[in-house]
Amino acid sequence: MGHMIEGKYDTADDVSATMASGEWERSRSVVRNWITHDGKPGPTGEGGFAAEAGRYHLFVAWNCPWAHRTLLTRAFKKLEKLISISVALPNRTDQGWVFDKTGEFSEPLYGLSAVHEIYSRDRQPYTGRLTVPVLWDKQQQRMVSNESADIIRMLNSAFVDIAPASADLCPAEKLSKIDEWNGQIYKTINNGVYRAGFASTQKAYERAAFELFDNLDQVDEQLSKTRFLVGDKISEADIRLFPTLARFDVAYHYAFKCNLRRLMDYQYLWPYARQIYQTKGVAETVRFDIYKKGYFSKSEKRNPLGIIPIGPTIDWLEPHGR
Ligand SMILES: N[C@@H](CCC(=O)N[C@@H](CS)C(=O)NCC(=O)O)C(=O)O
Repeated sequence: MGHMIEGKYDTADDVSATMASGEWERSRSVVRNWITHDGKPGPTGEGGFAAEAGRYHLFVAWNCPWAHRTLLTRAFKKLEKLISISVALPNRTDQGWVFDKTGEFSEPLYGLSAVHEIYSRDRQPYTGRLTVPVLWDKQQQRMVSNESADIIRMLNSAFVDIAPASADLCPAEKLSKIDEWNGQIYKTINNGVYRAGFASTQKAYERAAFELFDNLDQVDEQLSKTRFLVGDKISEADIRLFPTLARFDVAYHYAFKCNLRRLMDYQYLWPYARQIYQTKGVAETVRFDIYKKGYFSKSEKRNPLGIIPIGPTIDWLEPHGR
C-alpha cells in the first residue's frame, strides 16, 4: 500500500512494519486537530474548526474497524444529517483505498478516485500513511484529523448545541474507567486481532492470540456484572469494542487465525454484541458481506487465491435478553 511524502503519492510500501521479532506494529496517525463547539483549539493541533452543520465530511470504508467507530459515534450522536460521508471500496489497490465511478462506492464530494487524493488536497503537504477514517473540513479544504480515537471523542462533545439530543458517551465521572478499558481493549483486542493475523512468527502469533482471548474472557466476566463495560449505559468504550466483535466470527476467527473461541461461544459477550447491533442506527453501520470481501481479499501471505468463504451463518437479530 502506498504512502505520501510532502503531499506526493508514492506507491511504494513503507507502512506498518513487522519487526525483527515477527511482531506487527501499527504506525501512528499524524493529523490531529479537533472540532470544538466554538473553534478554539482542542487537546492537540490547531484551532479554527468550529462545529457547524454540513461543514464536515468523513472518508471511510465499511470494512475498516477504525472508521467503523466514527460511523457508530456519528449514529449514536445523531449526526448523520450534519456530517456527510464517502465510502471507499473494500479492496485496496496499488492506489490504496479507491472509489468507484458510480454507485454506493463513488465519491460524492469531489468525485475523487482514491483516498490519497483527499490527502493531497489538504493545503498542508502531508507525509505518512494514507488511512481511513479522515475527517475533512469542506469550508477550509483541510483535514481535521485522521485519528479515529480523537474523531470519536470530538464528535461526542463538539456538536451538542446543534445536533438533536443524544447520550454523552464520555461522562466526566466515568472517563477514567472508560480510558482504562480503551487502553486495554485497543492493545489486546482491537489491535490484538491484527497482531495475531499479521504476525510473521509462530511465537508472535501465539502471544497475540492468547492475549486476545485472555482479554475477551475478562470483558465477558465484566459483562456478567454490568450491562455495558462501564455501568448500565453505553459509553465510548463499548463503541470502540463493537467493531472488533462485529468482524470477529465472520473474519478474524478464520482470516486472522483467532480461533480459540468464537464470539458466539461467549455467554455474555455475544448477547451484549447483539444488544448493541440491535440499537437504532447501528445495523446501518455494519456490512458483514463487505467484511468478508475485505479480509479475504487476495493476499500473497494470508489468502493467495482470494477465495471468500461462504459462511458462517450468524443470527445477529436473535433476541439478546439483556
Ligand atoms: N490510527 C488510525 C489507524 C487507521 C487505519 O490503520 N486504517 C487502515 C484501514 S483499517 C488503513 O487505512 N490503512 C491503510 C494503510 O495503512 O496504508 C485510526 O485509528 O484512525
